[in-house]
Amino acid sequence: MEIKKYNANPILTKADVPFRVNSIFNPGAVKVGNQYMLLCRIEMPNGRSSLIIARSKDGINFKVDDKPALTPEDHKEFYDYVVWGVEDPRIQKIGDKFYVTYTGYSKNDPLVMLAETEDFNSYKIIGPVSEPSNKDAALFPEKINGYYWKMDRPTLEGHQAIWINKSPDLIHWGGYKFLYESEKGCWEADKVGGSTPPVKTKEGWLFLYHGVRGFGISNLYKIGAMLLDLNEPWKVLGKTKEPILQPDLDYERIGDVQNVVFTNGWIIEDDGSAKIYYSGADTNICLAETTVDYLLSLCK
Ligand code: BMA
Repeated sequence: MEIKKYNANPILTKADVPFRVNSIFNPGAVKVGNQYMLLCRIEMPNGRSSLIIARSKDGINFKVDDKPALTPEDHKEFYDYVVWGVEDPRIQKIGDKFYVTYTGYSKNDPLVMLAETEDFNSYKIIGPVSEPSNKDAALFPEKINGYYWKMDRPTLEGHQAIWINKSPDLIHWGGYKFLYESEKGCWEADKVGGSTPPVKTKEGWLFLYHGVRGFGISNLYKIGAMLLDLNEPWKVLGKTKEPILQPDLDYERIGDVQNVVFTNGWIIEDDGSAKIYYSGADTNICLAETTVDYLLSLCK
């Protein structure tokens, strides 16, 4: 199998949300038992985002909850860091708990927020786990060499790169290391960032990332895959030479931000198939299907 966009995309649009929103997009994804869950970003009519759950039995037909799961107002003591919205969640299961890393947006610039949940009904908001400007953070699913690990994407002086860091308790972070920045003059030349949370494979930690190139008045957002060493996760073992997903179709080209495919959630099934939930043009939610083995073969 190569990579197949589902033929009835998009699988969710704002018409599926039971109240008025501007858009639904960029979901984190998780399978709990037999239930597929997307933690979707909804941009409210005022232009600020909250997160809401959509549920499915088959990974394709989703029903959106009646009310949001996490809003800026839920953040109480951390409200100052999320006043302008909570965005782009990545879900990782570590032990018995689910951890959500997401962007908190405010006049303080974007930064990485962390929350934990056991059931997606109630959330404990741990708070910011980076300084600004930083986004696109994802946790690794298990400790490596005795530490929790996180990748994120700080904004450096005039450029952006993916970095990796570690923590004994998910709260105090350090050991910062550079992970990856694009070469110039290619599809990902202007910006990269982590996309889906890493999964463990026999060959290394596999994750999807996004690459951006500006052309004329538009940025083109495309998706690639990368493989990291299992014991030394700051070492890139391989990556796709070309994007695996790019905006081609009308629902990916036309919307609030044109020419964007963006993902922050995928589900790896027991048989090694992968459901990639991605958004077209920051406006909807779509599905693409592939396998871990195929992605690994592209990273060599
Ligand atoms: C990134 C994030 C995403 C968005 C993408 C394309 O910087 O803000 O939320 O999908 O840009 O606009």
